[in-house]
Amino acid sequence: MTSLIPPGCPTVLTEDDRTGTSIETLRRAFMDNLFFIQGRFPEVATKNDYYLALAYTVRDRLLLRWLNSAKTYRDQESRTVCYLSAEFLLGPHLGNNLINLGLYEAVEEAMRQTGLNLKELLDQEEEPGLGNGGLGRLAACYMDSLATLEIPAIGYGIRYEYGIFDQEIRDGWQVEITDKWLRYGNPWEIPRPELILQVKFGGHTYSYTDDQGRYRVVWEPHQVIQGVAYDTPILGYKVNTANLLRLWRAEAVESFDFQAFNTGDYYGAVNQKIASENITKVLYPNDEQLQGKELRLMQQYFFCSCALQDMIRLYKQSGNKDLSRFHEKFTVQLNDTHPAISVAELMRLLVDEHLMPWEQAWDITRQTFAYTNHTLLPEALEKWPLDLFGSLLPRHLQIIYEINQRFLDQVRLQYPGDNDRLRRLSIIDESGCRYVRMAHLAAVGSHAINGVAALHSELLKQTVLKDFYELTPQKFSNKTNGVTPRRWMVLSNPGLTRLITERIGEDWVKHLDQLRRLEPLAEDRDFAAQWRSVKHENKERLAAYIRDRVGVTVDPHSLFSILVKRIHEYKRQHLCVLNIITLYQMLKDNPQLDMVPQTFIFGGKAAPGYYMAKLIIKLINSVADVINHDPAVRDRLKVVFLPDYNVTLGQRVYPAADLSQQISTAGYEASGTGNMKFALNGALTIGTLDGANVEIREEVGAENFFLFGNTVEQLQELWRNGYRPWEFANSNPMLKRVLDLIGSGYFSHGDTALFRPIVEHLWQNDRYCLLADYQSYVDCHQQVLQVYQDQAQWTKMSILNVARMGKFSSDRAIREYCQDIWHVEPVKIVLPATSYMTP
Ligand code: GL2
Repeated sequence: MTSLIPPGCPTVLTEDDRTGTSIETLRRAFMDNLFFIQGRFPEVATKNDYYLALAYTVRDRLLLRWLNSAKTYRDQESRTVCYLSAEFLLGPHLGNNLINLGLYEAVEEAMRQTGLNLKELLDQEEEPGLGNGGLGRLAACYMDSLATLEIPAIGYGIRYEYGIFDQEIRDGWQVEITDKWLRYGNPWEIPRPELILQVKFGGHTYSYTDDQGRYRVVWEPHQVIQGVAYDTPILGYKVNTANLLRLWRAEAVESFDFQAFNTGDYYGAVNQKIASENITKVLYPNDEQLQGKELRLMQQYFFCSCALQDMIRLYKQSGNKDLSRFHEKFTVQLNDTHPAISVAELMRLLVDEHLMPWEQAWDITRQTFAYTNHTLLPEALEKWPLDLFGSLLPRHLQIIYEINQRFLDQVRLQYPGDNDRLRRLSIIDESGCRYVRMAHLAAVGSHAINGVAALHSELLKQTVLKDFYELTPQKFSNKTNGVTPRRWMVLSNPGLTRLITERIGEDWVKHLDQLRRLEPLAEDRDFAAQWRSVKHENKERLAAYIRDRVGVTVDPHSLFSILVKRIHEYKRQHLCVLNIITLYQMLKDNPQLDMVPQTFIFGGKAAPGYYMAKLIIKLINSVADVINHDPAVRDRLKVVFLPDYNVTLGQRVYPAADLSQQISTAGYEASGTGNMKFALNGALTIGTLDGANVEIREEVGAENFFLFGNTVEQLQELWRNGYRPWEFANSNPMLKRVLDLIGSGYFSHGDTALFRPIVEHLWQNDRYCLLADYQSYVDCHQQVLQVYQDQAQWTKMSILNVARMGKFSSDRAIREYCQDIWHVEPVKIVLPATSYMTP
């Protein structure tokens, strides 16, 4: 391989210096960056200057790997995975990159020698919150695993100027604050102002027959917008692979409409620029709820078009002339339906712009795409009103009609006369107002379809994609989600990482199954004591954070019971509140009751337009206010709502949990990934048979999992017979008392109206079956308290949980995608013997 050394600079260096990783090299590079990039000398440098100088130092080390990866992929024409996702919830880069480079200790020492504290610098980083929750975070974990497994991959998405809002709590209510994550610059990205692609919107189409007799369609757009690439290297763990995350920013083709400008309409001239840039301004903060806004469809098409054009550019760069082997070079995963428009866009590019016959283009398209479904919630299934769709993407609508017609013709052959089936399968929903169904477009245009946990994949086949399953069962598979142990253990829980590594070596970080070797230690009293003390230190740190941030004192000896995730009725944060009020009533009834001291910790954002979710946050804070200040409780019960739950806060929270609350209504949480992060960090789970909880319980053993609640089948039965929540309330004195207490204004300064929407919904409708699961949950929680009193038993269960979590590494998930769907192999990256890095 030719090295990336400019002529005249071939210094042969020692291993550490060659890659710029000796402490002395790091220290000098850091000071250079402070001087030459930040333009500061130490006496006046701020913490942020130091953070940036360090970030640039680390980035240089990434670039060495990244450029070599890019060059290798290009030289070898490597088959590449493209992960298309509207969200990448990366979390802070610096710590993670230090871990993956294997440089954490060296940099810590280099900073110490400079009189700085690495932890303080890490705290300076503003996390890129380019996602809502689990779906966006999964994309980030998968990028980490792809690089770690040395799989050539590109993540394509949107560079939102404002990510998920920052949450403040005022008077118990959520207040949304704009997330200005780019305020101080972003040292991890490299803008590519010369890599610009054009994206069309609106207008009309016309057709003609060209001089070779071919039918051609031309799209005359109303508007053209530019996509500019911003690249972020994604490094694997202790390998030389650094993959590419390429996010697109929208800008105007011309900054000014000069004609308008010349006629004196200065504001009009600037308008177009502003309108164009709006496309990538802000992330829609709705998690699993369709908003149906035009701008959202523009975002989706914008980044998909940029991504596909970029792939074609790369494909042609490697010398290929026609696009007939496009699907051999690229395999594209659609992360939910947000990028589903790609199916029509690739067809348009192949047929209209590259003059490929329809049948061949369709073949390539279907071999290129695979689709992951992430939710069964009906309100999350994307569909676009036909008018809106057609006015924005007139050519794509034609293409979708054509795809649909050919598809339905085939269905007709298989099911003659079954018009109902045709109606159900059609990409166009004609049942009322007409819509384009994005899940159907994704399903028809893909060669593989998967759900994200075993139960979810089964339900997918029985519900939203039932007809597609009957048509093409061979396309369907399950790929249970996973999380990266690098961020969610090594970086966030150094204490436990050290303890585990001391006993079983460090192999488990890349081969999480190796944690099995901890099993015999579950009986080792010395090990158990160390295990407990790591957990206790983590809890002390979280307690200190809670004191600083929320002003509530919590006892690290109490049981930390944690529920952090987006706020949604199906996730049932309010079921946890019902149990807390139950415990509170028990203490009020019997002040001498010997109850395990408990701290309930909540965190999570509500979609700004989701009133019930916001009211649930207010309820949690109101209940916390009363309980935390009631002397009768004598500190045996504390309730805390941590504001602004995000990746950074997750890293503090998971390692400090004793009990993980995974209490969604069975059948609603597609997988969940927080459940995995908690268990991996030694928390025991109280949970329903929902999403990946089912598989976690299978792995860790039923005896090490606190199970409660109705199963999917039992709930189906309940609804079939007519679910009457009021019967559960009327026949359960404690439940009734708890509901009445909330309704009475006890937690709302006598205001009986405030929480009425919650209480009334539970009595009358209770879509998510809280009342049906209440008693089982309360009983199960009492079991938890009993086991917690036996610390030896609890610790043993905790160790066994961790030992058996190997399956839930995102490395396992990515290996499955590689084998079953992508058919892609690792490519080793070797760094050249000489380097730019001067000692
Ligand atoms: C979600 C699911 O709700 C969640 O259960 C799953 O773990 C993730 C990742 O597969 O996807 N679907 C979804 O739309 N969001 C999720 O978190 N936002």
